[in-house]
Amino acid sequence: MSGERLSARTAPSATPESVGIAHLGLGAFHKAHQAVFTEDAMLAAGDRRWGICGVTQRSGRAAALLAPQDCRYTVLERGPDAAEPRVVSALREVVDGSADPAAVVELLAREDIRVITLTVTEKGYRHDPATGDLNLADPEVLADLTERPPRTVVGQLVRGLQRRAGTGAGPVTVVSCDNLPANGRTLRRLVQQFIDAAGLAELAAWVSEHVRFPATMVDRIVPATTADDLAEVQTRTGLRDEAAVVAEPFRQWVVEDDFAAARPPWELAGAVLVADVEPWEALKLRVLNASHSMLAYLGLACRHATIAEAVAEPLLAGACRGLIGSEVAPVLAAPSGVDVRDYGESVLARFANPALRHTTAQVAKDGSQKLGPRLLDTASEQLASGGDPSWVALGVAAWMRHVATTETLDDPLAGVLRDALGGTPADEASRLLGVERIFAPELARHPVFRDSVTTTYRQLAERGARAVLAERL
Ligand code: CS2
Repeated sequence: MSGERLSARTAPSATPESVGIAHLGLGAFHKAHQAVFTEDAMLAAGDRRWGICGVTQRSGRAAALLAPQDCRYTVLERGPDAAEPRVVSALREVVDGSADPAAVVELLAREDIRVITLTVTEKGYRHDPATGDLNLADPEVLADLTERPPRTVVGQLVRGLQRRAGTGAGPVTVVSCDNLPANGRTLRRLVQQFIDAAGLAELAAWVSEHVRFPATMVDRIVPATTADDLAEVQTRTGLRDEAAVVAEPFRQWVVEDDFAAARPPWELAGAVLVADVEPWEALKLRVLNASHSMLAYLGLACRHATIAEAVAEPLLAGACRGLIGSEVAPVLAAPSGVDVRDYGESVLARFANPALRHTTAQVAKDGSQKLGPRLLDTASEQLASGGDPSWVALGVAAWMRHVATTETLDDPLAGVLRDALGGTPADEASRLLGVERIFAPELARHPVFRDSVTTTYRQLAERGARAVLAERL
């Protein structure tokens, strides 16, 4: 692409005066979610001290694209009928954590950093979804327990906090913005487990006193940016922007009001601060993300390239409604005043937005990390109350078919999953259910669930997803 590039010169909005937030995981989601809330909060308060320093974790690409643009980028908001570009300038600095991991530790220990936010995806926590424990057999975690500059997220946090404790940089709040149940408590526990494994008893006491880990529910659909998106941004704005992102108009942020130090006034930008976020997180994970995963796996089986195409097929939307109405709603402790089925309908309407082009392949990624919070928790609660979670079983079986039929599976447990394949469909289902890092043994052994998953897996293999759905609905 040629043409003038977006930068501080071409974008009128002011750069934040200083940095107050360090963000780990500078991807599209952060750029279209927390950065936008932070920018709006700064604008509403007339206080531009909450600039963000973003850290890229796995490659320096995002940092390299943002640097020549003075960290500015466009968010192209795509509604079903109209698209609206806006330039965001909340980001003030970028650090390439892949090239310079020591710089991440230094950043987290800076006195001006009062809040550390994270969007590192489920697998970035390097924990076992079934137990919530840090994976101490992970070679990168083991390496971070030595004195090298840390490369895992939990290692970076612990070493950063250790440096903070040493330099007296003061209290800080760590805000997980990933799709994990009880994400604050989960991260707090992983940090503690790393501290224990590293034998840092004094640090444990310092963290208890000076650090908070509030839970959050974050929501905005932000598909991976494509070359077509960048071209459209240029057409609409007249400026070349290599770091643009595309998002739906909707955005929501529910944050537990538990901070160790100052924070941006995010409530001025529409975030909701509450005492207990867990009902909101459970609602979103078990309705929105669960339906997303169902549509991804069933959609791929039915050759739908995007979530919008998948949800437009009545059989697939019907599967989501079956899951939400018959299995999630009866057991979910939803936030007061929220009707789970109505919420489900609003989610399906968002998925139907044809302008987003969110691919089924993208949502299908990392299934081993997503099944637990999205589907299996509902299954366990249904079984405990004597139910038969057959829609969850369909989602799990559809994921298994995806594992069995995808040549290059994009999943941190791809090797383990591939080893479980072979033999009859019943053998495969049984071996996949035996992967204890995904399925807790009590669930995998439960006769109702086991039978339902195994039967559905065989039916999907023999008759295909459409025939199975047509029979159920
Ligand atoms: C999606 C989420 O990729 C996925 O697994 O389910 O990224 C989803 O788009 C967001 O959580 C929406 O807030």
